[in-house]
Amino acid sequence: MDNPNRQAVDSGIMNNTKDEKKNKLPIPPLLEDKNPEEGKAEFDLNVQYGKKEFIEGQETETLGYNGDYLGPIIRVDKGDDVKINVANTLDEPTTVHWHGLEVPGEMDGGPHQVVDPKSSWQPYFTIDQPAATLWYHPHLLHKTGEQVYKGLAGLFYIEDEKSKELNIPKEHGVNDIPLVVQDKRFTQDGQIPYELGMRDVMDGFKGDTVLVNGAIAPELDVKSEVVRLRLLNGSNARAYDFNFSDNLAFYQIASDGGFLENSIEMHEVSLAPAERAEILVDFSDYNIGDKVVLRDGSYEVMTITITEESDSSSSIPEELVDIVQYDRDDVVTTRDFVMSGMGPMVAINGKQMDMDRIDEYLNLNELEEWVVTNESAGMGMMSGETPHPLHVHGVQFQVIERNGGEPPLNEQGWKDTVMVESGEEVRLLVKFKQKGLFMYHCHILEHEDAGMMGQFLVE
Ligand SMILES: [Cu+2]
Repeated sequence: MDNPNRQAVDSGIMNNTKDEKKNKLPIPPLLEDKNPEEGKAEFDLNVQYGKKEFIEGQETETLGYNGDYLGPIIRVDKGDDVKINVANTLDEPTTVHWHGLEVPGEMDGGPHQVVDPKSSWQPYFTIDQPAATLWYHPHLLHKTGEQVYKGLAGLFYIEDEKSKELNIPKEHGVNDIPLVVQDKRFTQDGQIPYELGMRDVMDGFKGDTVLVNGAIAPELDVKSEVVRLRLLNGSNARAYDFNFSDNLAFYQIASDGGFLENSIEMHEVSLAPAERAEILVDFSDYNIGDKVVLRDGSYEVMTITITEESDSSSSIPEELVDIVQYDRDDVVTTRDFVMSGMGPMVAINGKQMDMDRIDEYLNLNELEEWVVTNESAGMGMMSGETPHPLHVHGVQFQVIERNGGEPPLNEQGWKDTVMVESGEEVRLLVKFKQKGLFMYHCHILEHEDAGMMGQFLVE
């Protein structure tokens, strides 16, 4: 600190020696935009088989986009006309769903947009929603759980004037860090077979080892400055309670569909499968060599080491964006969504997914109130609780009530997935701006695959 130059040299040497030994956090690359024209973007996405060394000396059979495991980050600007060339090189069908994107039904990548083996699909759409951290993953009927588990998932960033103007970290992989958190169950020989036992059918497939960007207990080096972490719960069924060692405070700045109105000071953020949170962590008071651990409860997920002094003076902005709140008086239609049943019997409104049945008919641009309840508890025969995170395609909604009260502050922003615990009632205001056929479903992927999904048509 008294000699910044020497400090930088010293830590540089430290990095080099340490890098050989340690398990550095992999940073998914930004996918190359093939169309340099302003207002346009084009990407190639190949769905492929892979082999990945999660555990030293063991080669695991995986799936990936443009690589062995997970996928690159697709980054677009609001207003862009986007074209994506999806090539399925697998021997099995897949789909690519843009989770959180507001695009027409036929571009959504749900179970109807099957990409056959050795075939391609060219979805195109215009980005018409605020800056957000979204993601993409397969959505094949009855096969979503397996394909996501094997590695098919990637992040999708939208940037806009606001995200560029806000005084927040923006350097990809340096102080703007993507974190795809998943859990795996490795066999003795390092494989990740997707074989469901009774327990997995009931509660969803949960692993005993947590991975970040495909690495087990990785290490991230940062400067002593504010760092932005973009957290995605990319697990099939596990929910996380993220916190830091020393009960370090952090600030949530974005929920699923974009920035919150104000940054919220927190000590723990819970994420159900498919939920995202962008958080800012201030490391400016730390010394070189200090370590902070990102944890799930008390489980150590990732170690962050402060390795360098920062020359930037970053701060945590208090005010972020203005969110126009929907007015409940404008609600035209109210609908109930009752989630019930257990294991293979999980259902919504007493029904299981049928590709040939449309469950709900909606009008474009009409405000609706959705009353979502979880009645999976109280069956008497099992004492276990069954949470169901509900995801709605083609829209970002607003949570207005949780169990009759105001939702927590970090749920008072745009959401596309909402956790509904056993016995809970959550009320949402939703307005669809895109036409077509869309899905609503539980994002515990084993529940979704068992049929806990329905379809609605927006016209
Ligand atoms: Cu569920």
